[in-house]
Amino acid sequence: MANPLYDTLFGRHSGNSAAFLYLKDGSVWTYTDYLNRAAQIAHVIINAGLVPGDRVAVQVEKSAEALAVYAACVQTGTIFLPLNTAYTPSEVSYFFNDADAGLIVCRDQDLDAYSKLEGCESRVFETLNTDGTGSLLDKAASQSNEFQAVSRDKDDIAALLYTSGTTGRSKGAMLSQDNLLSNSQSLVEYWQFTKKDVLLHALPIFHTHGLFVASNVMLLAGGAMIFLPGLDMDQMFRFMPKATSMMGVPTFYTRLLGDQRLTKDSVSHMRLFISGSAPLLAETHLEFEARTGQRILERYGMTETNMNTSNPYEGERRAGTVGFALPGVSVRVSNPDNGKEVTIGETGVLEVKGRNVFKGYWRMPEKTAEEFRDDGYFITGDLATLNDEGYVTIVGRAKDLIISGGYNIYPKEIELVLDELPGVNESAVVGVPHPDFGEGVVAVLIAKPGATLDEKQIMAATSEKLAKFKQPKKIFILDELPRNTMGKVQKNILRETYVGLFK
Ligand code: MLC
Ligand code: AMP
Repeated sequence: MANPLYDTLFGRHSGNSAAFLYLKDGSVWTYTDYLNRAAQIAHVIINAGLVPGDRVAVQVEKSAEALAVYAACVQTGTIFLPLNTAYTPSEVSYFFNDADAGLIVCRDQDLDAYSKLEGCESRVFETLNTDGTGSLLDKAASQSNEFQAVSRDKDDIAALLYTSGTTGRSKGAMLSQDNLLSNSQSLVEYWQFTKKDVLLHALPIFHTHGLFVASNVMLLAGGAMIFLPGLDMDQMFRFMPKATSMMGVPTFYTRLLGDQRLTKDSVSHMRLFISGSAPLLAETHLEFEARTGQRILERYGMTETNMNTSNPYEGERRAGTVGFALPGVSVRVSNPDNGKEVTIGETGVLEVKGRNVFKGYWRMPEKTAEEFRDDGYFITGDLATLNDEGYVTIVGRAKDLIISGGYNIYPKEIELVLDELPGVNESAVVGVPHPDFGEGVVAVLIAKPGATLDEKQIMAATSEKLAKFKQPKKIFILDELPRNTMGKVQKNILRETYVGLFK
């Protein structure tokens, strides 16, 4: 009976009494504590009637227990479906139903509303709160801390991660055991992680970065993580002396730079700083080096593919680039219109192929087919150049996407919400430079003839439907949208108009 992902990341730590998670209250979970708790939760999942392949949707705050739910899913062969804690009931209801979740783990505060959501009335719910209370652990407490991992094939789906799309409808990216395993193996080696490493972990664990990059890498390396609930600078500097490494989105680095406590001395013991999920400005890279003597290692990936490229550990970490294709990953740059490979240095759409690339979108075979070339390359939608040394530079996006503080926001999704509001004739949403989040969301609205739009009311209305991070930071009400001769909204003009808004 084999379960490659469980055996390699989790099961091999059986009996390991080394520290795995350092928590902010000073408590420590060993690998054994972690595996015991995961096994107990695995029993609860099976007792709820789930069978391998069923989906477990999880929307809870970051905690050691929450990470144990991930292990329990792998152990039971169920599909882990983590959800951003900022999502509103109307957002999660789509995920619960689209994935047909067999079990939903949520916070007590949401239970009442979620169990009344359309299509969710007869779903099974358990709760898990930040302080470890809730029905999930109440039930787990009486279970055995041993659980025989269910047999799985390397191509079986281990996780379903939803990503929004240019149509506004989210798609569930199906990630197999081998997608996750092969990528963590590459990364441990490429970044030279060992059991001596302690990773300062302040990222959320419902996305690829904090979950599969950070946590899988540390599980495989056998190291430890300082597991912080969020990005709080006092805690970052309090725990930094214990860490050897850190992973963050670019906002982590701009906020560290904005803090006087960031000095050469405060990070001189650190082995590695890694950045990803959004473009790291070359100026941030250079300023960080000037201040600390540390060169940030930037890498590039996405939900559908895990990590594709990385700057080297030993060689030159080149500011403004995302480095080389990782071992086992093939990259090429193609003309977006005809798929023909462009010449070195020319801009095109980046395509990737390898064991890291996902198995397709959940129950969307046509959408999946659209995103792959006939020879199996996945079309990322990122515009890039490749130089003759093999360095990849991301220069833009072919997809209409905003990345704010490392979170993807699809303008279409926001425009659909805005267009439905009373008095709104049409809308356009763009991202413009933001000093903290990289890009900030700006919405431009056009009123229906005779209607008057109120900015405050619009903001309030969007908050019911959209997670906070997606809501426009600023709204403008105009008489008309700039359009080209074909009638298409010229978002580039809006971006130029508001370029200095947040500076
Ligand atoms: C919070 N807010 C955001 C925001 N995060 N607004 C826009 N974009 C964001 N990312 C809102 C808050 O609700 C709040 O609203 C206000 O902005 C200020 O909040 P804050 O307290 O300053 O935010 P904070 O909690 O500190 O969070 C910022 C952050 C966080 C950058 C630490 O967003 C974060 O952890 N981002 C990481 C995302 C991530 O893991 N991405 C990986 C995706 S995987 P108000 O109005 O109440 O003040 C992927 C693949 C890959 O992309 O390659 O890795
Ligand atoms: P997600 O769908 O949340 O996984 O986001 C993936 C997207 O984040 C990619 O398609 C890129 O547009 C972007 N991204 C990730 N890492 C980087 C990086 N280092 N530089 C530029 N963009 C990045």
